[in-house]
Order: sequence, then C-alpha cells, then structure tokens
Amino acid sequence: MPKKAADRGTASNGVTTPDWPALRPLAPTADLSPEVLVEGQIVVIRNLLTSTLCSRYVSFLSSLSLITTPGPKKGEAVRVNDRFQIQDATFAHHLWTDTGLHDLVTQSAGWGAVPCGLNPNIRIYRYRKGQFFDQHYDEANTVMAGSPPLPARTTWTLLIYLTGAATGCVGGETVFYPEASARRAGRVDPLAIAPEVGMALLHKHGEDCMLHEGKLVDAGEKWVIRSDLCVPRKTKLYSINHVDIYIYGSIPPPQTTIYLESNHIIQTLPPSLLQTWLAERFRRLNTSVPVEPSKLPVEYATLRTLDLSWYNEGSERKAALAEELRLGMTTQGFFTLINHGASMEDIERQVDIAHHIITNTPPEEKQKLKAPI
Ligand SMILES: O=C(O)CCC(=O)C(=O)O
Repeated sequence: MPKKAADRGTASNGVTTPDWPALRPLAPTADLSPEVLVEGQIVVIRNLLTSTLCSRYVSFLSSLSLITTPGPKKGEAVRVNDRFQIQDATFAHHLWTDTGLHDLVTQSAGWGAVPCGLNPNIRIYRYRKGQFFDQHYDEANTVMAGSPPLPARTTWTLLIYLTGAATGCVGGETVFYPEASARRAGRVDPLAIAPEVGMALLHKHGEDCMLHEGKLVDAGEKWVIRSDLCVPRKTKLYSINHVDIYIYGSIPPPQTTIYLESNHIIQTLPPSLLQTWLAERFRRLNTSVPVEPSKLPVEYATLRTLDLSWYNEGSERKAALAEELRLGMTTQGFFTLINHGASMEDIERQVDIAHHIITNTPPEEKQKLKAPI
C-alpha cells in the first residue's frame, strides 16, 4: 500500500533560524502565471524564482546542516535525501508575499478556498545521485498560518525547484499517478514533471492527494524548497433558515479580512466592519432553559386545544375555532395550538427571543410597561 509522507521533526528540535538571503532579484509578477496541468490537482508557476536567486539559495542552503533521512518509520514512505526543516513564519510570509505567490494564487480560482499563507514548516530537500522519495500521499495538517497567524489547514503542497536540467540535474522528476477513477476516465499515463530552475509546483493534498513520488536523481543535484498552501479553518457560526454561515478566522477580535460563506456566497468583510455586521445579523440569544415541572400539589387546569387547520376548513369550522380561542382566553388564559405548521426550531428560537428580551430588560423598563391589572 502506498505510504504517507513523514512529517516529523520541527523547529522544536532546536535548529537556529537561518539568515535567509533576500528574495531578490525576481521577475515582475505580471510576467508570471499559474499553468494548470491537471484541473483542480496540479498547477505550476514557471520562473517564480529567477535563476540568479536560485543559485544564490543553493549556495546558501549548502551551508546549512542538512540531515540525511533516517530510515522510514512503519507506514512511512521511503525517502532518501538530505533535509533541513524549520518552523519559520517570517520566511513563509516572505516566500508568500515577496515572490508574488500570494497575488498569483489569490487572483486565480480553483484552490478550494482563499489561501491565507504558507505553512511555516519550511523544508529544504537536497537529492544527490541515487536519492529519491518513494511513492506516497501528502497529508493535510492543522497549523497556524498567515499574517497575523490564523488556525488553518494545509491544502496544497508547494515545491519550488531551485535546480533542474539547466544546472545539470538529471532525473528527479516529480511523478503523479492517476487514480483508478481517472484511469477509467481516460487519463492513463503518469504525469512526470521535470525539476526546472525557479519553477513552483503546487499539488492538492490531503484526501484528494494524487499518489506521487520524487524519482531517483541520476546526476547532479535536485534542490527543493517545500511548504504548503494554507486556508483558514472555518467555524460554523450560525445556522438560520437552513443556511449555514461559516466564518474563516477567529472572533473576537477580528484580526484580518474575514470570509463568510453562506451557501455559495462568500462575503469579504474588512475587520473594521465585522463586529457591527455580526451584531446586526447574528445577535446571540440567551437560550431559554425550560423550568422543571413543579413538585408542589397544585391544581391543574386542562387547557383547550385549538386546531389551526380548522381555519381553512370552511366558515363553520373557522367560527368554531374562533369560539375555542375566545373560551381559552376568557377561562384559563392559555391554550394549546396544534397543526400550526411552525417547526420546533422556529418555536425554540421565538421562545429564546422572548426569554432574551425578558432577561435583558431592566426592571425600571418593565415597570413602565406594567399592565393595570
Ligand atoms: O521532491 C519531489 O519531487 C517530491 C517531494 C514530495 O513528494 C513531498 O515533499 O511530499
């Protein structure tokens, strides 16, 4: 069975944050564009990093202490390469914004939800001759991502190749294998993507991850910067009239632009408007908790039952219903309604609204409304 990729050992391993070289020079973002290789699955952005920048990075990264993979744990894919790993939210932020990745990704659709940044878990891979990453799937993880950081989920793997054929790297293709369903739909051949200097490869991971591998390098070196696209985790905020409202991000306090999803509508709110917007639409109610039935020996009255369906059953029934209502109001003062068509959810909400008003109105306000009885 294909394995999942190992994702252990983070900055808590005591590694010092590298003094990353500035991400310059770069090509103007307007000259770059995402190229979809497999719809909803694989996208590349050529020349995201310039060759000058890539070679500067390779020299710099070569000075870091890379660790050759220890043997895989049970259930993990075989990965034989040299690796450096660090939790670095600042570098992740620079990689996301300075390179234009943020603009390129957020201006195009198809990422599932609007990404908020990159996984601060930065991994550097170096594959030398004979090294490879066996077939596996990448798992989605829960992380803090974006600036300011929000609880988020990783959704797409990001690989930025720093070397390729132009630098003497032979082999090392990242190969994707169509699943049985795709093969049935006629996509038979695996898709091999050769490392190309400065090219970013994004592929969907988690439940939709395609089986893939990093092929054996035959000559030269393959260098990769690895991170992931992250989308803020969404929390169901409210459900009203069968419409679910989700909020991405955290409240309170609003820290960033918030995306609200109501069925298919996504609304973007600047933080300054969020509190008012929420207060207007989703006033939180004090939930009414029904009181326990009394254990005291009280006299019970049998309430009249009013069947509202009578209202539509001719004038005679309608008049009878009116008479029942009159009797209910002039005797016990209460009655039971049946066949009213209101759902239990609606009834509970109305009870909560009444309870909310009663419990939140100050006594002096109530006094003003006291009935003269
Ligand atoms: O290096 C590659 O080509 C593949 C890397 C990979 O599959 C991973 O990081 O999960």
